[in-house]
Amino acid sequence: MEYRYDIRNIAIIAHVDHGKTTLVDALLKQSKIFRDNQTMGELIMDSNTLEREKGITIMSKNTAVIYRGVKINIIDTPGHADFSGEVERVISMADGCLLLVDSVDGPMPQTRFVLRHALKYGLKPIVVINKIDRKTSRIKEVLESTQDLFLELATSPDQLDFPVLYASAKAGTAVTEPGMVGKDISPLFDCILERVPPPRIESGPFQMLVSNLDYDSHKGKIAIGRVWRGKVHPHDPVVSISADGSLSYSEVNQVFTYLGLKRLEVDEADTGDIVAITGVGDIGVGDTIASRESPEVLPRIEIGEPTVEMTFSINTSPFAGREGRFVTTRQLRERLYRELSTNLSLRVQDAGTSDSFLVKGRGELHLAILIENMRREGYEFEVSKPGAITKLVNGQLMEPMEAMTIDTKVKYVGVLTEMLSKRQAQMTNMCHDDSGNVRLEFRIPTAGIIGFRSGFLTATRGDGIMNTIFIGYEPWHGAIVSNRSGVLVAAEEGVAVTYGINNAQGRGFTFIDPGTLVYEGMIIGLNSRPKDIAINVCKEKKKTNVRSSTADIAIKLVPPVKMSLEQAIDFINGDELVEVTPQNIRMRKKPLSRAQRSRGYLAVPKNVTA
Ligand SMILES: Nc1nc2c(ncn2[C@@H]2O[C@H](COP(=O)(O)OP(=O)(O)OP(=O)(O)O)[C@@H](O)[C@H]2O)c(=O)[nH]1
Ligand SMILES: [Mg+2]
Repeated sequence: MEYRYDIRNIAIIAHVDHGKTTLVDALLKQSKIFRDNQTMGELIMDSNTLEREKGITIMSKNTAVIYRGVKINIIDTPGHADFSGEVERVISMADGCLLLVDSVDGPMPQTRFVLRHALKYGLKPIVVINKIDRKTSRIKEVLESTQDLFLELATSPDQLDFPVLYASAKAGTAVTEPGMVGKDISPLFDCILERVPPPRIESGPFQMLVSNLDYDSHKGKIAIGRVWRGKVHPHDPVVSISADGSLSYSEVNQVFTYLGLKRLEVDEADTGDIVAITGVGDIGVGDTIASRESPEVLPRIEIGEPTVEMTFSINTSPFAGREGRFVTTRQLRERLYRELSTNLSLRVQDAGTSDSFLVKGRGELHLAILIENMRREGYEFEVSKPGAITKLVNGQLMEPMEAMTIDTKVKYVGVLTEMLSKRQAQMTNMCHDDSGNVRLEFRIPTAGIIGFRSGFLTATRGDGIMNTIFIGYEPWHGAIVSNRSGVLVAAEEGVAVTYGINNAQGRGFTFIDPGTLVYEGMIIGLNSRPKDIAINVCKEKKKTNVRSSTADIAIKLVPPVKMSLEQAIDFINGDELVEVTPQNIRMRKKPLSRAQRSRGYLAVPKNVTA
């Protein structure tokens, strides 16, 4: 057997925020592929605008560095469970992985998910206990629980023989023994060269699996993936094999390999390397590109099922068409179906009506990112409350379940367990430390998580972190009734004024500033009572001739509660919608007029989570 000793392919995997992208920064900076005077910034791989804004990785991405003459192809992956599909998509490109574990948090639910996945694909793991600079780090315990995790997940004894390094990705240092003082990241580089197997050379006709697609306005679609067999050159005639087995013939235009943040155009790329090629037009992630002489398909990428669904429809509010560039059903359909070629864990189908679509994803955030991207591209549409995807198995209704981990203060345990028990959650574990911190673990139906996030943040006053991960289907636990209060609804169309909003504030919280355009049925606040009430926020104070010494004192409004897109999606009930445009995120009742609302029109989705 021959190997390419000049290459290593590694994926960096971990739970969210354990420091993957920061570690890639350190690997890039210290591999000296940048000139000394070049400033690089932080979290360089989180290059997408939403990633930078949110400080999380959303898409898996490739880079490469050279260390001691060996090219290390690095794949940075997201750690948030909603983007698990991104890990599944790219993991097969690698021969080894760096499993990062935060030295305070220890292994978390997503650590288990990504490790199980990496082991399934036979990746050689290197454990990196990260953030050892943190004052509260518990290196010994974290290492023990990581070893336990391996014992549980390993499928062969050799998977238990993994090296462990201790790192501060932020400081750019790694050491081989705890307690050693680190000076740079080279121990990790050395470990990668030593322990990650080099790719095996498979000679024969060219064959690659497409793990990612990019788009360039000049070059067109760019297919990215690992070459599994043979070599590829510019102008090679190739065939791509899609999910349904159909073949499409084309010619490679350019071939690139990775170095740092750049792609280098090359005359030849060989087996084992990760390449980007242009010219292969009609292609999706998961497809095989092969030489025409031997068009054999590679195993398709396995992607987990979506668990949450929402309806996307054209905007039907009275303000429809005013703010978006793309507003028609045709445009909405085209955009949603286009997303499928890269967003592998997403599903789209035409819903019951001609102008709405059922979009299924791996969680609320997965769908919210799609919505936010579309809104920024100029789309205008409306979305429903998300629902868990139930299914019938042998005549029994089954629903998705999640493991939920909450890290917070002991003083919030009472209120959280009460809120969660109403949502059919069962506590499975609780552990304290000496400083008033607690970790709670629950099993909870996905339906119980929907609409919980905002209540969670309020209940813990922002001092809580919640993580959830899909664990499988179980028989339906029963309806989860929303205990949100009623909403304050605008009574008529117009411009909201201070006086009107002040009236509304007598009833509860408001969401809008004076000067906001509103329409009848638009949600402008949260009532302090269970029922919805309509309020005329456009109403001016009556002018009188009588002078009063107090009447003209300026009204001081409480600042409005401004909701983000994710918060709005989490907030609405089954008979409400979020209206999304490039400029605004509005919430509304489905029935807009008072007459319709009072008729008790109620559109409860089939999962009965309203
Ligand atoms: N103290 C300390 N903080 C770190 C270290 N490494 C990363 N961080 C911080 O942890 C946070 C998350 O880091 P990221 O690199 O974005 O984590 P990630 O694993 O890429 O996160 P996702 O891609 O969203 O899953 C950032 O605020 C980093 O500055 C470290 O070694 N020590
Ligand atoms: Mg990241």
